[in-house]
Amino acid sequence: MNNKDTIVSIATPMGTGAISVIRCSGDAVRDIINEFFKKNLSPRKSHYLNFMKDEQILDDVIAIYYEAPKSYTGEDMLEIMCHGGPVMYQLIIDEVLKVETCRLAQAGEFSERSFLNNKMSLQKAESVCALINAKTKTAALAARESMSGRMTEDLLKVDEMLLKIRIQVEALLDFSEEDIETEGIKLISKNIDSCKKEISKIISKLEENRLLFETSKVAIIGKPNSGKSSLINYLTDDEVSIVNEEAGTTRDVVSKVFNLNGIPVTVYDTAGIRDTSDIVEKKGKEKALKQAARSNIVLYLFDLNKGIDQDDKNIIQKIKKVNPNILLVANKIDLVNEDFLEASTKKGEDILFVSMKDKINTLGLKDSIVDLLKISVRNSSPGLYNIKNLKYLNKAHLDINDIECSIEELELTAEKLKAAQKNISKVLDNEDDERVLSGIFSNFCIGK
Ligand SMILES: Nc1nc2c(ncn2[C@@H]2O[C@H](COP(=O)(O)OP(=O)(O)OP(=O)(O)O)[C@@H](O)[C@H]2O)c(=O)[nH]1
Ligand SMILES: [Mg+2]
Repeated sequence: MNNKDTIVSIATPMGTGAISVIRCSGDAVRDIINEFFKKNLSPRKSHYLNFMKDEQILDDVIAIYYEAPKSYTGEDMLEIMCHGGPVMYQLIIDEVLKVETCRLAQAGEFSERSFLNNKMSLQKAESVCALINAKTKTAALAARESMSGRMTEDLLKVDEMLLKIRIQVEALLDFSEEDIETEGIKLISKNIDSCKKEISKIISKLEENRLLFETSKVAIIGKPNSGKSSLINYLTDDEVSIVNEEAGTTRDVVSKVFNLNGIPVTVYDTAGIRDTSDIVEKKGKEKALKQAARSNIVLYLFDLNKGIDQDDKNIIQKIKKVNPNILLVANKIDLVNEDFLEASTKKGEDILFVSMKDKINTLGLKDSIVDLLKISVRNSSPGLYNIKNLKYLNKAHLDINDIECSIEELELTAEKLKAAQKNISKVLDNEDDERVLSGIFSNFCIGK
């Protein structure tokens, strides 16, 4: 990406609409204004104007000029609101692109320039990206909250705490009286503990946000007739999959995105797994197992009335090799008598008991899915959001996690605290490597 270029793009969704907004950013903005409006525009005011191509009016538009540095990107910017519809905005963009140094913007390039010109922090950029891509109301609100800089405040608090503890350690290194030493060590240990807790809180908040900002994948696997399609229909509150008493009804992977307690989730219903010579069913079985590997978590469903048999155990073993995040769900508890159910629940195995038919414990199942998703996020490598933050926060946590605070270890403690503080300042810092940056900004939409 070349920052000397002036970037141009549509900022509203492509297609037909009442109006379309075209955005330009860079040094050539004034040339664009001169070329097509033939007059100067006072900054931050809306102007009703004709967009001229030579002597011909292409459209009557509203134009707003933002003078650098008071703009989203920090550069000269122009927003042109023309009549909606793909033909008009394309005509205007084509004309603007003829101006020297103008080119089409890449996804996220406006925000990237904003970041590079110190108009927003990396964390804010990530939050903007998360807000644009939010799939649920909870996700949008969480993104807005992180945009407000709440996390920066929390991080500054940790930074301050670390500094305070480092000063306490240094002071103690200069003292040799025993009473003072014992009290001092106590105080430092206590403060390190609260600091650890504070860092853990921020980490788990970021992990929670990942669940909100990235659509998780949940695969439903099991033998034929265990109730997998009934489960996807319940979760999505829709008839996405055919439910039938015949075993082998679902032969392909059927999926739908839905809102699970505020978390965006894609759930996959799959073909029942059994030994078969039917070619289509075989293919379905292969796809089901592939889906188990590709998903964040697997719900393994079985019919409690039939119990778990060797076939189930073999499938579970197979899945565990490719995906350890598996939740065993015993369905059809309405078909067994109370004594049997009680005995089954008392076996102490990690199994969730439900009835898709009578909707027993279905809310508990939703909660368990969320809990397992949280664990899967914790154990997976950082995804799209907070990549940098999680990396350095985890490092900072590690730095102080194993501190054994004692007089003998005081020098080492000082070093570890210093390292932790360095890692915290890296989170607060805007500097980062290009890979992380392009990873974030390329996930923005065009025009943002
Ligand atoms: N009694 C009872 N029947 C259930 C329950 N859940 C599902 N069923 C019935 O079990 C049968 C199979 O349900 P499906 O949801 O189609 O099962 P499936 O696992 O998708 O089956 P395949 O697609 O063949 O692999 C249907 O007749 C459902 O009505 C339950 O909790 N209790
Ligand atoms: Mg089915």
